[in-house]
Amino acid sequence: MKLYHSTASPFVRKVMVLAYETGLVDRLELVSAVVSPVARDASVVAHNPTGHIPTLVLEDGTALYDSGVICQYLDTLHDGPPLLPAGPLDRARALCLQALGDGIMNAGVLIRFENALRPSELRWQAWLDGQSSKIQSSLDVLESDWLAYLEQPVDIGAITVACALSYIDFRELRPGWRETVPSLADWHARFAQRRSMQQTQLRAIS
Ligand SMILES: N[C@@H](CCC(=O)N[C@@H](CS)C(=O)NCC(=O)O)C(=O)O
Repeated sequence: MKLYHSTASPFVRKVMVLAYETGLVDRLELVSAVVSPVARDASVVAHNPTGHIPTLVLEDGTALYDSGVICQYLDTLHDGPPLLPAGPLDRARALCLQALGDGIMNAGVLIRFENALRPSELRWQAWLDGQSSKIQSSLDVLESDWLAYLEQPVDIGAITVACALSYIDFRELRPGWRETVPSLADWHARFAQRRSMQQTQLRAIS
């Protein structure tokens, strides 16, 4: 299977962490992609009209996206404990936590594109502040409502949140976030020691 990939993408990292956790990583052939809304990567668009990564192309040419769909598919290919729980409510809770993590990553990627791509005279500070506020309110809810859940065995929700928190650091989106959510920060520091996280560190594209 070919995974359109970048070491700077938190959504790609989510798929890679799941692949390490499930022992599937050797079945992925990584294909480098450099994507942005203003310089679309034709090799990705050929498989996924949104031009987003991650995009997974199966051996028969079937393309799968987005990260949540890819993770669901990969989770069917291994014999270990499922990272998407089977029970309806457990599954919905895991997917809800994934949505929270995805929300942080979406806001973070939009801030990144705004800062890195948009000409400075066109930047809209209130919009940037709004995205940053989404990140903080999500962090606050993770701290108040999800800590006990996060301490349970790893699942897709925990993986997504861990990748989202690492992306905040990687792009320096909210310096000092740890002081606002100390228990979440402690959980993240421990989760970040997992081999799956160590093997998938975010790196700027050179
Ligand atoms: N909902 C998508 C989001 C993926 C996404 O936003 N990926 C970014 C890179 S981190 C991207 O490909 N952006 C290119 C663009 O916006 O054109 C997912 O979960 O996979």
